[in-house]
Amino acid sequence: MSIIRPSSRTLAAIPVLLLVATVLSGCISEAPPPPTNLRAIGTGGTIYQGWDYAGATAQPLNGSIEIDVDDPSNSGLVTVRGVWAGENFTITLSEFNHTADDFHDGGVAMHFPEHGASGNGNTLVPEMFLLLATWGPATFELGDEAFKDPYTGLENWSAHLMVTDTGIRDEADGGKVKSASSGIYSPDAPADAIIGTDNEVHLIIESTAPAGDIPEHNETVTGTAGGPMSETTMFPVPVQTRDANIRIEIDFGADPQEVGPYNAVLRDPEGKVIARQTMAGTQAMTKSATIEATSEVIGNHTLEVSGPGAPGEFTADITVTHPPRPFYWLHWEEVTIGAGGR
Ligand SMILES: [Cu+2]
Repeated sequence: MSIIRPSSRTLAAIPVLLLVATVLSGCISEAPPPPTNLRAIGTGGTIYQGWDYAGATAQPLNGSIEIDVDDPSNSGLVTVRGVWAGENFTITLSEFNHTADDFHDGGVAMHFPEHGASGNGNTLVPEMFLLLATWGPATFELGDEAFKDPYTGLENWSAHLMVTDTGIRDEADGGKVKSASSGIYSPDAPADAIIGTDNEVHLIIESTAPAGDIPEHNETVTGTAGGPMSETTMFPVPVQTRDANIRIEIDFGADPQEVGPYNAVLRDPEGKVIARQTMAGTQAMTKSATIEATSEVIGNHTLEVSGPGAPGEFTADITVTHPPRPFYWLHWEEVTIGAGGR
């Protein structure tokens, strides 16, 4: 039985054939796989508050966003520098670790559809194809200080970045997010969104507190203060966020026996006096006062009512209003996408 050997000439041709095959396969195959990291820069920028589809809250940022993020390692850096309300600010994202859903892909995901009817994420914005998305914490400096979340008192914020080639805001028309049927986008009709073909960068910076505003707290309390026993009445005033507004109306009425003076003092949970009022008057006068304060400390504050004079009965109407849950939507229309490599 003879062994058929390839001739030396045939052997020599094999590398050439392989090379030709490689070149041909390169010609007929799909485009190369998308990059696994992304660099981008946005300049100018606008800040919106809340899900502002109509663009009613638009404020110029006069700033830039620099993005350099890697998908496989869920790492990188996103920096925003600009001017907001007359002050310089810096927002920094350097951790990408939110993994609640599979599509979050460890905190950095690339080249996928999100929002609208995509099945990924909510319908609070129209469906976009995302070149890059990140989820994780952010820090926010305003002026020279950390801009703490007024809802939590913490320096950490929650950040979601989206770089898209299917823009949803019309900056030429007041920054509107538009819908074909009703003009302005509605999360109830995500399929009606008008989608562009431009690059946009969206950065959502919001409180780490659960969604939803905190309702106003109203309470009327009664007590007695003053007299021979120097009676002092104390009430807790619940404050659930930094920057909550506290308003207390205290009224001793016009009882001729209740001359006063009476003192009302409001202390924060650390015991620091943040407001003080004295109530006094002639016998027939109503002795009342309004205390108004904003506190930076979360927790039970204390209203203390006392007086060295005759005992008196009072009512105090306590109202605590909390600011809206902070939610900022930063947007860039002038976007340069980098080469995608490092
Ligand atoms: Cu998103």
